[in-house]
Amino acid sequence: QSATQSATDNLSQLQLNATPIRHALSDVVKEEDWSDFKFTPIRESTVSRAMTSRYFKDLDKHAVSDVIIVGAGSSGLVAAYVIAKNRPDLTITCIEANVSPGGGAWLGGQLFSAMIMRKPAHLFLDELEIPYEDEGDYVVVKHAALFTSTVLSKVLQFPNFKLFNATAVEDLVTRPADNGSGVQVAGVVTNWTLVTQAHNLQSCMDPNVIELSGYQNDGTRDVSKKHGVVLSTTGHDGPFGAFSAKRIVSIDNNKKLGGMKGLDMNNAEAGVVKGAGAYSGVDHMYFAGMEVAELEGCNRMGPTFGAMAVSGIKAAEEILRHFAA
Ligand code: AHZ
Repeated sequence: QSATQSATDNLSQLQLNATPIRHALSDVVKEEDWSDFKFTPIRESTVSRAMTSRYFKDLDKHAVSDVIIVGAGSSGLVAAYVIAKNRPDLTITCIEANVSPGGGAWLGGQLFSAMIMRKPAHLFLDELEIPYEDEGDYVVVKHAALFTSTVLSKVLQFPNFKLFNATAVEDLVTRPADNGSGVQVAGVVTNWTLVTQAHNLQSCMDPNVIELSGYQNDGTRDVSKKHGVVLSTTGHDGPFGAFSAKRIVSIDNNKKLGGMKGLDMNNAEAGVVKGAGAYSGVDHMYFAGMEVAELEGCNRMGPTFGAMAVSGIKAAEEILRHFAA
């Protein structure tokens, strides 16, 4: 080592000692000596029980839900935020097929980071205090992951909201409508996503069910209670996308699948917002986000996310009105 190098090392050592590093563990790690560092003790079974007891308690609580949101992409998460914030008394369940919630909203478009939102969707960013650059007619969040992680961090803190990820909705539960004609959705059929993907490898792997609220123990309608709702936000067609839109055409004989049309930002964003909300062919069924484009045959908008936020808000407001009426 050269004399100059050791002089530099000594100097940096001196500066470090002169300015003690402050960190969250300062009371535990004294004078930066990590050699005696220990975690508090634990048994492996304790870890297992800490996770599984909570998960099964949540499954038990959410077996009957007021609001079931299928898909935790940008539109579903925005809707979840609005509903959970306004109605802490409702049991809200979100089923997400992927391990990671957020859908496509971890990137803006292609593999680019920035997320574009056309005004007035920026007002939702203001509500969540998500910073953006104001470009006049539109705003830019510097990374889509900043939007998604912020919405997720808010939604997951609501005590009445539970996200079951790595779980796929495989079917809808339906019953005759209250008014005697037509059909109403009464819950969702779920399975671990890996099981859903492996059905062709096993003779039978039956699913689980989450039921909507509003029924008595014998399965008949409890008319003194509001009927729960399903909000589907599963995005456009793909291995899991457009799930309820595709299923609904078999349930509602009058419906033909619209099929998402080519990209036209101006028409698409307005079209998705207009089409979001209650689906008239099946009672208690709601849609938001890109799934609306598949259901109703709107254009796609590509990498602008304003309609995801606003359609989520619109569907959420309709659901809030349903529970308030
Ligand atoms: O994993 C899916 C994703 O996270 C999930 N999902 C789909 N089918 C499911 C099922 N059970 C459970 N059967 C399911 N989960 O739904 C989520 C959909 O998220 P997304 O980001 O695809 O949809 P979005 O409508 O919220 O946002 C779409 C964003 C797009 S696509 C687009 C274009 O192609 O032009 N432009 C925008 C802004």
